[in-house]
Parts: sequence; structure tokens; C-alpha cells
Amino acid sequence: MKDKLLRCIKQKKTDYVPIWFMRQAGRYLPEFREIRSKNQDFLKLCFNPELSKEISLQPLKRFDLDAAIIFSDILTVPHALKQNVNFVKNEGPILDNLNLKETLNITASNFSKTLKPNYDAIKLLKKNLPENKSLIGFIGAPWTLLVYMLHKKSPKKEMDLEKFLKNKYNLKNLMKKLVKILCVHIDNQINAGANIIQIFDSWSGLLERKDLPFYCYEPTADLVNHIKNRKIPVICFPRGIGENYIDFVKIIKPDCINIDYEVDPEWAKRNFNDIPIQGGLDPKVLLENNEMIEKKVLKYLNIFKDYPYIFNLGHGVLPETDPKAISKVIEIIKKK
Ligand code: 1CP
Repeated sequence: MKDKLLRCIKQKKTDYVPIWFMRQAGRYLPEFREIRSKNQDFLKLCFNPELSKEISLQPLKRFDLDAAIIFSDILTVPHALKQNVNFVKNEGPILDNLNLKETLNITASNFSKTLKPNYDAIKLLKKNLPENKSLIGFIGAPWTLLVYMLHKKSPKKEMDLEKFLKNKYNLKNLMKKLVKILCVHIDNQINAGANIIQIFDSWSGLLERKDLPFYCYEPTADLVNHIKNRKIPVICFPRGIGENYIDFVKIIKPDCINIDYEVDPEWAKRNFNDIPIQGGLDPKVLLENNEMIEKKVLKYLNIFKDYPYIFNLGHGVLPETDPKAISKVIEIIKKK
């Protein structure tokens, strides 16, 4: 097996720590900004198979990475469930009102038809990817998608969680629909050629401990079991849940767990029952000088030297990152 991420997840030896970056295709790359400037409509860009394949390959042309992640977005799912999504410059995504009845009535075949360009992009990417590189497909976890669909924008600035959780009827019905339709989305990505799936729960950190089982653990466990039945490894990223990472790992048993930059890597290694770990380094470190980058990358490498570990960050690459910082990180890892 030449695929280094798969080897690591299956706890087999690799000659160096496998490496990829969340948001490795994105605004910090001038070649991405160039394509983006000619394509103002972000969703349209996600639905252009040729360009999506091209953008996914951009970071691999520059850097010796071990995986490609398909260029798309978690918010193509609300779009395919008939809730309009607009990506507004400097504001992020803005969603139209949800028509719950219409959304609940979308069939799997209608959903798959809308997202067909996404799956065509994966097929094209697969054809153009050397066999030793992983092809990562992804979804947003049900909770994170619920947040965008009902709050209709990023919760980054403000969200009244108590008020949000009062809307039980919408939450319950939409949650059920999302789990079902996300299984379809996952199957379609695997059938097109994805050989690893990552589940992004970017807003699980908003939930209190008592609400995690219903909104995060249960729906995520359903999806993880679905992916495991397909014999494809799944990496989970429940960002911001702090000490609850222990329960998450115990209950859900993902094949690999991505830690965020607030998680102490030593603590994770001691407490995660030997489940392979990915990520952790604060993306802001890549804005520092080479000496600091080296010191902080080596910290993670040393902690995880006898542990199945995939190098990545504790969240996505920041747009202001100099691509040279990415080269520096890779150089440090390959020479170790
Ligand atoms: O040019 C631009 O303005 C677009 C920036 C951009 C990019 C490059 C967005 C808008 N999405 C993406 C691609 C993307 N998004 C990928 C594939 C590329 C890669 O990783 O290399 C992936 C996996 C995502 C996933 C995604 N989208 C998440 C989960 C991960 C995370 O960042 O927490 C989330 C929350 C989104 C929603 C989203 N997409 C884009 C924005 C600005 C946002 C909102 C973020 C917020 O609410 O703060």
C-alpha cells in the first residue's frame, strides 16, 4: 500500500510523517486568487468540474503533499436541499430562509443530480492523481450544517444558542434529513473515487456538554458507521469541544481524529486509546519566522514520534499565510 495516509490510519509504518493541510487549496495561493478573481460566484466555481479539479491540484503542484482534498464546500449541501447560499465578500456565507417542507421533500436522486458536478470533479481528480496520494472527500457534520441553515450565516460574531435550541421541531426534522442525505453525499463521493472521508464539525464547540450527545455524537456516529461499512476510513474534526474529545473518541471511534489548536497534544496522546491523530498546530504559527515554525512543528513531531500521526493544522491555512511557510513545514518533516 503506497498511500501514506491510509498506511498511517491502518497503523502501518511510513518512512516519514504523512502531511496535508486543511484549506490547502485556497486564498493564500496566488494561483487560486487568479482563478477566483475570474469567477465571482463561489458556488458556480465549486460546480465547475474542470476548475475544481485544477484548484485541488494547485497545492500538490507546489508542495510535496500526501493528499488532495476535493475543492468544494460544506455549504453545497444546503444549496442542494433548495436553500440558497450566497458567499458575500468580507462577510462569508449568507443563506436564504429555509423552506423546511420543501427541504424535507428533496429526494436522494434530486440531491445527487444537483451535486453531480462535484462528483464529476472527484472523478477527474482521481484520474490526475498519482496512486500514492490520498483523495479526501468531505462533509460538514449535521450540527454544523444545522447552524448555517437555521442561523443563516456564520455564528462567528454572535449566536444566541439558547434561543437557537428552542426550535425543536425544525432541529429534529432537519437533523434526521441531514443524516440521511449526507449518507447519500458520502456514497457518491466514494463511488467517484474518494478514499478517505473527513467530517468537519466546525461549530461543535458552541454546544454545552449536555447537548453534545444529541446534536453531535449521535448523528456523527450514524455517519461514521455508514462510512465504516463502506470500508473507507473516516477522520473526524469536532472543533472546539475541549475535554469532551475523550467522550467523542470513545463513543464514535473514528479511524482518525483531528485535534484543534486548543487541544494539548500530550493529553490527546495519553487519552485517545491509540486512535490515530491528525493536526493540531495553530495556523497562526505559519505567520511567524522560520525559527519559530521549526520549533513548534518539531514539538508535534517529537510528541507523536511513536504514535500514528498525520501532520496537519488545528484549523485551516489562513489566507494571509506565505506559501513559503508551507514549504518550510514540509522540509522540516521530510528531513526528520
Ligand atoms: O475565495 C473565497 O472567498 C472562498 C474561500 C473558501 C474556500 C477556499 C470557502 C468559503 N470555502 C473554501 C473551500 C473549502 N471549504 C474546502 C476545500 C478546499 C480545501 O480545504 O483545500 C473545504 C474542505 C471547506 C470546508 C468548509 N467550508 C468548512 C469546514 C472547515 C472550517 O473551515 O471550519 C466551513 C465551516 C465552510 C463554510 C465556509 N466556506 C467559505 C467560508 C468563508 C465559510 C464560512 C466560515 C465561517 O463561518 O466563518
